[in-house]
Amino acid sequence: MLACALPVHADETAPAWMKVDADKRTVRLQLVGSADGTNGTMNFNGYAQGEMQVIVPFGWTVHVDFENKGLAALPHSLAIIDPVTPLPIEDGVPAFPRALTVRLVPGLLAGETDSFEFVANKEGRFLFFCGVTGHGVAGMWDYLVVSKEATRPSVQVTRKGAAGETKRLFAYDGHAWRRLGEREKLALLSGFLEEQRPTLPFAPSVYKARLEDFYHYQDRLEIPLDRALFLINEQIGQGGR
Ligand SMILES: [Cu+2]
Repeated sequence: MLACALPVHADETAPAWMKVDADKRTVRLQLVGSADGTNGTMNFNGYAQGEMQVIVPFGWTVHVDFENKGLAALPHSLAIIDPVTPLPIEDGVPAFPRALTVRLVPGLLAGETDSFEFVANKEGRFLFFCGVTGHGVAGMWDYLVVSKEATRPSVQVTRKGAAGETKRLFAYDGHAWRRLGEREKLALLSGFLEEQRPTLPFAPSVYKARLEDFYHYQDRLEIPLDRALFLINEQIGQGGR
């Protein structure tokens, strides 16, 4: 299934959601939280985990219009933060003054919008980051690059696809799982199970309940989430616990 590793979306060098005013050295970005089902709906414009990279020339003004489309009814927010390791569980310190939406931690509800503007006066790599508890660590982030070499704003996207989704669950273990909220857990599982059908045939709620049991034991906390799911699947298949 090599095709899965290839980008499925066309290159978005100049997407409709980006408006450039070269005279005013201003770029307007329309960023939609939860635009589709990617990454269990925890995405910006359908991209998560750094799949989208927006490049802006140094010194330009960046205007961001954010909307939470609200699929899966999760709240979302947006801040531009430094690419810190580990990522914050929630909140986040804006890398530029006022480069964040209101209610960063509780998030904006479905259909709500907010805007902000800042001057990209620092060179480097930054993150579009959702500050709602657990979302950033679940992959709700993309890249903003401020570059002195760039002459125009542009966008690069890559699709991690199914292989990427699996790799992302690899990155989770019981510790990370426990930090997620109830709805985040379900959203994450739904996205993954969608891709793994029919191998993992049961409902997200079934796997979620089993995972809570599974990670109840300290000695299992280091086991990656995807492996835990397949173990649980075998247990269900055998009718055992
Ligand atoms: Cu979010």
